[in-house]
Amino acid sequence: MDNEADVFYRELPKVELHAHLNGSVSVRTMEKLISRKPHLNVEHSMTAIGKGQRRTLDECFQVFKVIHQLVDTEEDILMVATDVIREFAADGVRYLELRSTPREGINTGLTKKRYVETVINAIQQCKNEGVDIDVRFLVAIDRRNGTEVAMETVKLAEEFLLSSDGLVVGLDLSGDPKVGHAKDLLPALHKAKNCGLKLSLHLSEVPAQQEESDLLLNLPPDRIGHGTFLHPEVGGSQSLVDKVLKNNIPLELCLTSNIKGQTVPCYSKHHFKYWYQLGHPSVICTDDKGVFCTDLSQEYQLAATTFGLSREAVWKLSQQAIDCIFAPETMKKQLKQKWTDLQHQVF
Ligand code: 6MZ
Repeated sequence: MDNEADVFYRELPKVELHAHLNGSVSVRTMEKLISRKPHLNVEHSMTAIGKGQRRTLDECFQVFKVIHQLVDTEEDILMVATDVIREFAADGVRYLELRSTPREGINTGLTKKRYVETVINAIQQCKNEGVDIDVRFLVAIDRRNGTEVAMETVKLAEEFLLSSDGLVVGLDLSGDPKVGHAKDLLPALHKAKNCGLKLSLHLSEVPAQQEESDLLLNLPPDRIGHGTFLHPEVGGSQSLVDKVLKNNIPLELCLTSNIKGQTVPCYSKHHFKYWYQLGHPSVICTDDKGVFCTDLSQEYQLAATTFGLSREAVWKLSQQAIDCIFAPETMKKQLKQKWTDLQHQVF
């Protein structure tokens, strides 16, 4: 891993709101998975994009296919989820919203329901071990899978919203942005919203999606993933920006992911600058810390060095992320207290 963030950024308490489970698998966990399934002949270069390397977004989606082959049993999911949670905690993340697309396996007997239960078990296991992090889960819709699966996924998420003791809080829409059209998913997304699931939607991750983004913004979602091409300077439009501002919808921004996936040409051109300058709620996230070889401390440090943020400004950025979480007010209060308690240690 290229983890070079210095002590301040590690000790900074952080909130992670955009982390895909199978994109967050570390090299250490990947080694365990590869040794469990040697017949797949997977090498590390197939599951991660190292320092200085870039891929097209299409190539990134090929990487997920390889990882999915390695993570296909209940045992794998439990190991991956517990490792990922412990790693985020070790990086100073105090509140984490993980997201993942439930998968089933014909050969493994895994069902989508069991998939979600297993992630919940991992969250509970870490809690019982005393890992210093609060974790919530968003059930993900992979847009590639179409209307019917989207609706099934919402039903599954709704079941868990009622039965998981508050651990399942919302729904994510992700997957290859070039596949399918969100208009086909609107009934499922409306249903999700109506039953109380919070919505985090990948939106304008690639250019020329104004029409789709406009439709999705009308829901409106509770948070936006990426939003790379929303603003007029990059081919979006003022009316899209106005909708985001009017509804005060926070953005989840993942710098290294966008650079390595080549949707943004370099760190200094990242749209963090546009939204941050507007004073709009912008939350720094990792997206896929395993695939993109990063961690949240490093992402905060990159944002600070690229955009000249003082340590006080970085602190404020991590503190303001608390207001964007999907867990209820009581959790926000607890986290705010934690930040206050930790402030003198960090500075
Ligand atoms: C859109 C992404 C993504 O669900 O198996 N995913 N979707 N844009 C991205 N930007 C790089 N990164 C990850 O985690 C992997 C899945 O997350 C989504 C894709 O659907 C990918 O298959 P899970 O835990």
